[in-house]
Amino acid sequence: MRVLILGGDGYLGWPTAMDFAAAGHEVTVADNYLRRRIAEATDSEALIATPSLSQRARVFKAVSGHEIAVRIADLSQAEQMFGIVREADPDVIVHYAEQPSAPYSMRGFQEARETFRNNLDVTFNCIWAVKDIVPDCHIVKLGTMGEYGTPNIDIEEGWIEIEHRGRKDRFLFPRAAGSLYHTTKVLDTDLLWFYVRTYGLRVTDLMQGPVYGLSTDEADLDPALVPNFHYDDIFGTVVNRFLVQAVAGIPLTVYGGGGQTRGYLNLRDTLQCVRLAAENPADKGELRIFNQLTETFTVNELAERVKKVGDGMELNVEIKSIPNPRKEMEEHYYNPVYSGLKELGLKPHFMTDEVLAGMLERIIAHKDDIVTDRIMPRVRWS
Ligand code: USQ
Repeated sequence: MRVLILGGDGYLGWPTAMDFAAAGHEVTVADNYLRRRIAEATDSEALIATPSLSQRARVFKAVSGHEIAVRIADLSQAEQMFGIVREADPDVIVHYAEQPSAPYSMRGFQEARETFRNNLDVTFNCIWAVKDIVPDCHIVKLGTMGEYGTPNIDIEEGWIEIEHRGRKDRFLFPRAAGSLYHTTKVLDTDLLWFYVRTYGLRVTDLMQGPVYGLSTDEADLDPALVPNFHYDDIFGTVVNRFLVQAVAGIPLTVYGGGGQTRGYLNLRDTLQCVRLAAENPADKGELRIFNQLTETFTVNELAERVKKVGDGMELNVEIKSIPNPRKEMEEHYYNPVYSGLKELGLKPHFMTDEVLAGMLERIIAHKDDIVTDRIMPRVRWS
């Protein structure tokens, strides 16, 4: 397939590009380095420096023989999106090109405005480029489990059948996001659903939980190919943060009570899920939604697991609850359905002690590069 990856410089975008290329697909990546600019502006750079996309593509070609075409462009500008879609003529577009940090989106007016504008404009331009230029192209869009919030009922895969006053219909599952960033993903889903039902686009919307990991088959081929691994309060997700804190000798930052439950997955499984979705496309006129996670944990359970493995490596890990900078439930029911991707063939890589120990070893090699000022939360929801 011809695969166009929007947001190809990201934590997920770059490893996804290598994965598709290694599987024999023809890959183009596009990015405007928005995350790199925000990371620099907020002193939130990744633990391991990552070369530019063109440099990474050159290294990848040298070690694997596979090409990745690179386009630096601002996809929130319609003519840039249209030009790239025309040139790449994709069978599938993987859309990751969004500002992905919940804390950044809650930092102030400018950051909220930038998140809102970028995320909605890229999705809107992507929809129109597909509708007008490549109407059969399948859009695989990265959504988030955070779209649903933490309802007191089981979370279905995107859709729910409701019986009301004796009549039944099927609706998008109710959404109640906990940050402006997560809310842009809710709005993306609504926008996609409108264009799917009106113009017959084919779309898969992946509701993903927090991802952890820094190893994939291709990323491990050369140090320059490592995904951008964040541990700061802006871009770092909780598992990656806890592992870096364990190495730095900082007590693990459990926000509030620590009973917050989320659905996690290994970076390797993000790649599997996205490729499975792409290779088994949605039908025309279908908005297909999968919940993309492989296991659920509370924050306290995660902290205990990191402590156990870290202590086994003589890191003497401490855990310390700090005031929660977010507005979220700290004790709640959480029972999402996540069978669709397994039915397509997903073989999960679970968060075993070996996986955590392997990550700790990689981080220990970069211990001197950890900037401890980046760890405590600098953004509050209120
Ligand atoms: N948390 C802590 N301590 C920390 C960091 C986080 O207790 O040091 C808690 C948070 O309060 C939250 C949970 O861990 O309850 C997850 O937080 P996170 O920062 O790992 O994830 P989040 O901000 O929700 O966002 C991340 C990605 C986002 C993706 C989302 C999936 O940044 O792009 O959409 O995970 S989900 O969380 O399911 O919405």
